[in-house]
Amino acid sequence: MNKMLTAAALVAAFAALPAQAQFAKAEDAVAYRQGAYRVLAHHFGSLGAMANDKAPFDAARAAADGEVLAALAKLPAAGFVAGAESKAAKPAIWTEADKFKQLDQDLVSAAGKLAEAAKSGDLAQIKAAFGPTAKTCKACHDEFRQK
Ligand code: ASC
Repeated sequence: MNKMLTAAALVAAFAALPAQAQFAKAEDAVAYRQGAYRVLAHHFGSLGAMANDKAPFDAARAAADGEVLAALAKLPAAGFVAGAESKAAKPAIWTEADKFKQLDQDLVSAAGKLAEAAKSGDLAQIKAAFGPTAKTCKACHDEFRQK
């Protein structure tokens, strides 16, 4: 019972995280979103290696990668608070916020589908869901990330 309560509390806390992200300083918001993107990219890369036959398929690892990816995809948006500019973030993120939010939502949606595919244990499904997710990364980078 205790264990179940703990798990339920953790899930509730995780689900609430994005909305609750608060930052004392703009640089904390930058570090938060960059950290989320970095860890997300690690797990996306792991799935990509399997999807592209560059690493042996490990169904358990793929499922875990998908779960982390889908959860982390929901986080960075909260880090783009007003005044939290960075070298990589184009000002258009704030001046074209609706467009940015749409591309962010596209990532969240695609990552959710990739996670579902990864949970299936079927590499063919992962292959099918990987490309569309990568496209959402690229679409946002093309528009809103500067080198
Ligand atoms: C990655 C990664 C990205 C995306 C992007 C997809 O693995 O780190 O930023 O894929 O290259 O187009």
